[in-house]
Amino acid sequence: MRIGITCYPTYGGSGVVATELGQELAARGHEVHFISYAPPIRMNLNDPNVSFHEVEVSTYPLFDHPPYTLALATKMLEVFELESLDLLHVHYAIPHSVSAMLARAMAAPRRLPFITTLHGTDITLVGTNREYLPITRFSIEQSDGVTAISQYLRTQTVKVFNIQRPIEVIPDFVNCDVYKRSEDASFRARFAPSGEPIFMHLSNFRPVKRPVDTVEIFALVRAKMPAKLVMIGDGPDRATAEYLAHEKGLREDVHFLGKQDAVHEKLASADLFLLPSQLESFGLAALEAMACEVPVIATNVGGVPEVVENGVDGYLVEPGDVAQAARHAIEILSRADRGREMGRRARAHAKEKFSAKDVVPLYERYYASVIAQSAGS
Ligand code: GMT
Repeated sequence: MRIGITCYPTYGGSGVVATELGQELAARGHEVHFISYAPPIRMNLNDPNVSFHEVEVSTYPLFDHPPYTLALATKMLEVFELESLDLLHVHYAIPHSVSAMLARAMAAPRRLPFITTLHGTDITLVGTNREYLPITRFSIEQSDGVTAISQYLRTQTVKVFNIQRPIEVIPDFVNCDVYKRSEDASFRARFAPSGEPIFMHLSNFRPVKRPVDTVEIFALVRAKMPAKLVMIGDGPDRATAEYLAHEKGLREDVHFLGKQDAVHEKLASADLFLLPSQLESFGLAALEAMACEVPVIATNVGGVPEVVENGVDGYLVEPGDVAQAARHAIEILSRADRGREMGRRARAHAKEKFSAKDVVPLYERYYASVIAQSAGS
């Protein structure tokens, strides 16, 4: 198949899933064309089946807000015509599905079906904003296919938008051949030279991720035992989290690495992963940690319980309950095996339910059914 994929190329789960999906599809022989304003961060341009088409948005004195949505629609049409795309797959509803809708209309009577994958905040935050709700609903209804990354997100979408059409649940996935345990001695020597357990957090540091709670949890643990915290990613709440670490006298113990490539290499050396989000439709970062045999302490919100089984892969706590999260962390790390067995169960669970080799074929089958349906309509 020839597939056009549009996503946010920046740091964020939806862009990561879109890119990993594109890479996996390319490895399975499909031709994948990423269409966005910048190359997605995890994209491998060395793959002959992958190409990137940049959307350029020209400015004009009248444009206070250059119309990216229109430039994207035009680029989608151009790529469809040049590359004979069979399908567009857009990740994150706003504004990508609106652009795809326009591209499909411009392509007619030729067929350019599009699938929208809902990731979370496009429904739970942005989509519920009154300014975007009607157009989000309309673009979901108009899509040739719609997928959601968890049962929770499907239920929310139906409820919030009163959606009548079917929505397929295809979960986030992880490549378990890439995300696996492989402790890096130099990473340990750098961040935990005396063998301290390494806590890790990975996110885009937006308020919904509550990175400040990560530091709070760590501070409570650190008061009881030696430990180190590695914070990966960047975003609006990073400065507050860094300030808190400084205030608590933890500058030597908390390391902010900013945006990183090859996060699997870092996760593979962690002992415990913290994801204290206010809301999470799936929690891809938690799944990636699990695949690396890292137990997870996360919040009991949204789709997270579909991913992390409480007491098995780690623990779930209520948002903001940093004390309970710290108690669980101390309990895991005080075990004779420092949580290794729990980590192994987490990986087994990740492999069994969310392995790329099982989930990517679900997308392939869904693509084929949407293309066939569009051809028949
Ligand atoms: O909110 C984010 O962290 C980014 C957002 C995105 O769309 O880029 O992430 C959402 O999509 C991820 C990939 O499907 C999910 O794993 C995250 O749970 C989801 N985030 C939220 O629902 C807050």
